[in-house]
Amino acid sequence: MAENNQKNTGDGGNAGTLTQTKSKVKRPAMYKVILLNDDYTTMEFVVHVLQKFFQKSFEDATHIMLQVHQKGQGVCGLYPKEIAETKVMQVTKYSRGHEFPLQCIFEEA
Ligand code: TYC
Repeated sequence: MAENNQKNTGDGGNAGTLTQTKSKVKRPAMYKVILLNDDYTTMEFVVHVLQKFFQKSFEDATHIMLQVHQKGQGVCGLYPKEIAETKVMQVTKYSRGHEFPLQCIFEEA
C-alpha cells in the first residue's frame, strides 16, 4: 500500500523538482491461529470448535480437522493479534470445560 507522496522541495514551486517519500501507513501484523493434534480430543469436538469459533462450514471444518489429525497441526484462520489471542483463550477455556486437552496456539503469519 505504499503511496507516492509528492513533496515540494521549497524551490518556489516552479523548478519541477519533486521527491518521492514512502508512506508510513502499514498493514497490521497478522497472526495464524493453529490447532494441534492430540490423541484424546474427539474429531466431532474439533469440527464443532471450528464451526463455533472460526465460522467454518461443516465441510471446511471437517477438512481442517482431518489436516490436523493427519499432519499434526492446521490453520483455523488469520487475525490481528488481539483477536488471535482472544480466539486461543476462548478455544482453550471451552475445551477444558469439556475436559478435552485440545491445544490452540497463535503465531505471526
Ligand atoms: N487425533 C484425534 C483423534 O483421533 C482427533 C483430533 C483432530 C484431535 C484434530 C485434535 O486438533 C485435533 N480422536
